Amino acid sequence: MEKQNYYQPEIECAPREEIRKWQSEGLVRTVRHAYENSAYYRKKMDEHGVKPEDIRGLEDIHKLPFVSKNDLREAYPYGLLCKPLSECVRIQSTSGTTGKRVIAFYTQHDIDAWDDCCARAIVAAGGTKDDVVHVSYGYGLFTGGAGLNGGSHKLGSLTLPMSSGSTERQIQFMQDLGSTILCCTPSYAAYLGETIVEKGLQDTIKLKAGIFGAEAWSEEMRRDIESKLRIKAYDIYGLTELEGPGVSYECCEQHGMHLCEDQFIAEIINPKTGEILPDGEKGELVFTSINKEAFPMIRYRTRDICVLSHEKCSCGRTHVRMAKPMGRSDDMLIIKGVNVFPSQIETVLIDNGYSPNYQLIVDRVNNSDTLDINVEMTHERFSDTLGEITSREKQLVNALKGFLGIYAKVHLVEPKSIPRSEGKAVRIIDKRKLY
Ligand code: DLL
Repeated sequence: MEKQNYYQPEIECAPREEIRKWQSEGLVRTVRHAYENSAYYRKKMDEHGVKPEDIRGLEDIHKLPFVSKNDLREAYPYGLLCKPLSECVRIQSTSGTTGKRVIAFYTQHDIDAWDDCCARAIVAAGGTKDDVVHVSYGYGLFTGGAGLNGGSHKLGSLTLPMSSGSTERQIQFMQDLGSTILCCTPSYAAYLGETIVEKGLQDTIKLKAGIFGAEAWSEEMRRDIESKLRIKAYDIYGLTELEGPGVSYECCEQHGMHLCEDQFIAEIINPKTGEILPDGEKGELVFTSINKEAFPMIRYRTRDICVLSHEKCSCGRTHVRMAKPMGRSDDMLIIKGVNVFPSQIETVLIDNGYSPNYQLIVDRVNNSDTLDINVEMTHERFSDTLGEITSREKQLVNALKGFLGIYAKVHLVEPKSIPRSEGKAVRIIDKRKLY
């Protein structure tokens, strides 16, 4: 086994009893804080018949109601905020789009804790203050850039805030500044790797590790990236509602991602019944924050399907490990790192005068996601000339780009040509086989 370093060994390798104690105390504190400072949380708990004094420790967590993405939409923007805005220093937002965005607020304390989580992930991937950390996650509202940037700073590494895109420039900086750790989505890492190999530049790049997440990626993709970039590729998981990247991360063992249990309590539930499932059983991941000030999350349903393991890890860390997410319990797709709900596409189609008969075909070509949308024309439009149809397709492509922020290829097809279903319509064909 390679030598393993830790960023905060007293936390990362703490005895389980101590972790349980932090979680019990943190839960009690967080529930009271949310109840006292957010009318939304207070109403939700009152309706569920639970008061802060009913929560005396971890064993009482099951008494609390779940929070869903719908609650976040309903409470948008300030309903779940538990600190005055004057104490908040930042907002970030999900990679989703108009109407579905989730806004998360942070105090300086929250940012510091988030940076620590990301610093742990960098150290777990072999990073030290002597590394050059090349951050090609998007900056701006998305948490990827800000999170890894913060972690790298805190560790004291030289941080290159590259953001995504401009591949030529990325490679130039990698060469000129000797980047050693790359942080970006796995799709972009694969694309960078491909470009570097095509240009015959492998020998000019000093990368040794990569920290990739924000979307599902397979073991095959990991091997592909590792061989093209000549690195060890590590997975990192997170979501805006909790902080962003760094909720969990892989260690050198790469056998699941260690969850920052000093910050979050993780549960696995049956998505249909809400029942808590034991270790090793597959279900939906639910998180409760225990150290957040501005935007605490209590039993937040991630919709990510996953498995937890408390088995001892030989890296020495004691925090529970989660497997790579194995799917979602809702219909959200992540395309090129952007969260997309089919209902959003439907809205655009209907707003533009089309029927809701459509099919989404998602694929991954040369390690990059593609989205094709077959949309039925109405009878009157079907008699249009080819030129008119092409221009309608373009119009729809632009409308979708404006609303979703991603490019989708639109194919207007004959009326009644999309198969009808007697049960739920099969609207999504995901050929990527990610899970
Ligand atoms: O994607 C935060 C992030 C940034 C994570 C950079 C890792 C690296 P959201 O935009 O809120 O936040 O999307 C969260 O993305 O519920 C999962 O479905 C998915 N996801 C995140 N990381 C992984 C991963 C960021 N490593 C949603 N594997 C989550 C699979 C992931 N899915």
